[in-house]
Amino acid sequence: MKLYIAQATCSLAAQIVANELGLSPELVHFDVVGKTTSNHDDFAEVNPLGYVPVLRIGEDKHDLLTETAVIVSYLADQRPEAGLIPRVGTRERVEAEQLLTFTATEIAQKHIPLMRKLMTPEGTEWTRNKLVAAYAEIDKRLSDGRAFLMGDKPSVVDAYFWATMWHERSGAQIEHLKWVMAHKARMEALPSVQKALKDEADMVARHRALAEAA
Ligand SMILES: N[C@@H](CCC(=O)N[C@@H](CS)C(=O)NCC(=O)O)C(=O)O
Repeated sequence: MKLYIAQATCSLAAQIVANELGLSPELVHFDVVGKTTSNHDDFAEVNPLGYVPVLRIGEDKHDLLTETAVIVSYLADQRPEAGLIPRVGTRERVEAEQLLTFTATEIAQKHIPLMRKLMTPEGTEWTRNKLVAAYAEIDKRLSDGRAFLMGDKPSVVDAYFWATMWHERSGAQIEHLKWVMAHKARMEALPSVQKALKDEADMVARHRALAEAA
């Protein structure tokens, strides 16, 4: 397997899940600004829409998965015994999918135009308010004292939710949400998260060094 990642993006979710499962996909760094990859793959062929994560699961041209929610679910389903995602057909699975979709649409994709400073002042205010409301919902969920979003153990949902905590870059004021902030700290203490951050930093540095040497 080959996992295309970019710096400080939602691809960290896929790395965390792979780490939790003990899987070691080959990591390829995509520079979203320069559009180059660390292994010289043409990213326009990998994903014509130009975004990560992308997971290559085979050699055929169709063996490329996109969409973070799908990639983390696919990975977790490879090792169901690890308990990173509930089994298909259960009420818990639907709940996990609901939270993954919520993270994709109400959180990740709301942050992006703010981070890129693409919005009018009215659009900025509306989107920031939407984000704060979405985080408040998650805060409410965590307020029963559960350690992670699906219960006592980390799941794909935690990985994705944590990987899109871009509030500092998008200006969404959520620091008062104490359950969300405690969850963030708990995630950052996990070895799978620390390894993901280190592997990403190493890949970025290697890619930069290659670009400078060229
Ligand atoms: N629909 C995709 C969107 C992924 C996405 O927005 N990726 C960002 C990083 S988090 C990216 O690669 N952006 C680069 C670009 O769009 O140019 C998903 O849910 O995975």
